[in-house]
Amino acid sequence: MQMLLGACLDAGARIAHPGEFTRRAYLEGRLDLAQAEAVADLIDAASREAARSALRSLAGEFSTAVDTLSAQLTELRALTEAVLDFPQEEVDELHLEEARARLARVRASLDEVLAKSQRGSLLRSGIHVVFAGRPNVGKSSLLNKLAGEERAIVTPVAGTTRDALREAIQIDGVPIIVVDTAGLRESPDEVERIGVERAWREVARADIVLAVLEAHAEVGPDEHEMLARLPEEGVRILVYNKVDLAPGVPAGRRPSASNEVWVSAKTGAGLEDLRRMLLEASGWSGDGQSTFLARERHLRALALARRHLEEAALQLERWEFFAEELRLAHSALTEITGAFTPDDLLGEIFARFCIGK
Ligand SMILES: Nc1nc2c(ncn2[C@@H]2O[C@H](COP(=O)(O)OP(=O)(O)OP(=O)(O)O)[C@@H](O)[C@H]2O)c(=O)[nH]1
Ligand SMILES: [Mg+2]
Repeated sequence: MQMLLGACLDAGARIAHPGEFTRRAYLEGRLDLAQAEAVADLIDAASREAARSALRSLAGEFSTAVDTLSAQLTELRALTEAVLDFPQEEVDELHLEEARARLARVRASLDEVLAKSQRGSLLRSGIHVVFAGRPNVGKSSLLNKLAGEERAIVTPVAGTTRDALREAIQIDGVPIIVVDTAGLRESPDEVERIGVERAWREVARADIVLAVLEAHAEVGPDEHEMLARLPEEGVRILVYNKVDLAPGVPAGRRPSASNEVWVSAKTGAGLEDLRRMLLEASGWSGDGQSTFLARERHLRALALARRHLEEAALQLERWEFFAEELRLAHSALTEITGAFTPDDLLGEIFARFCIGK
């Protein structure tokens, strides 16, 4: 192969640049920029759902959503420009009302696209799920169960886990990173103390915290103190483990308690419910329709557009300012599909492709 390649190169051929073919398709107008990026995302997809989501973007679903937003904005801008063009006429209540109504609609649509994109971006990085709890409640056992292998050391000794241990798993094709941490308690042991500090750091950056308690034991002051220290924001699920030791307590979730579940790492009871809750808490509805595999670049552009629309809402009666905010929001959106994208950004995007794609 090397010799053949060498002969071709000697005869005047050259090696393709990374992403060159996709770039050409983009420059020829066959794909928009978001679709071109979806080619790379499909190649890199690490899970079934990420691949599906990338395929939908490649088919243009994300671009269509952005274009629809863009079209709504264009109409609103046309209305605004008309008002600006005829300043001598009194701007009547009617215009104002219409602008207000249209702006509200664009903002609602944008929020929806942004929410879908934020959910989808979790598919790229994996949803961070962190086990937290007092020593010996069974955090490591639960991680092993979810991972399907004996990854973490489990012993009856309180304070077994010291370091944070992360495991990439998939639930229904959705990538999830589960993190086991040291049991939370005051300890004279320096190694354990560092472990506990790390555990709190992991908790702080979690998308979902699984606060593990014991089903057969009282929730005492130590547990309450731990629960009170968990961050307010983010999702929290209370997991009552060792339900096998609590006679008469059924495993699984209760209709009355949406963020609590009773499980046993030993028997596996209730774990299916826990898996479902993780998917739900991550916003994964299961049909995959509710997400866009957005990139950081897209999220930033959407968030920027959103800020300008917020600002526009405050400027509603000062038409020049209103028009300017709309223009800025619009240009943020068009960067996503690449209608107006600076060359250096294109270079950066296509450089990350593999050669020959
Ligand atoms: N009966 C029963 N025992 C369990 C269950 N889950 C864990 N255990 C036992 O509880 C003990 C502690 O389990 P670990 O998984 O090491 O607990 P941990 O929370 O990781 O503990 P630290 O790492 O010390 O914070 C072990 O002896 C496990 O076998 C369960 O569901 N039922
Ligand atoms: Mg442990």
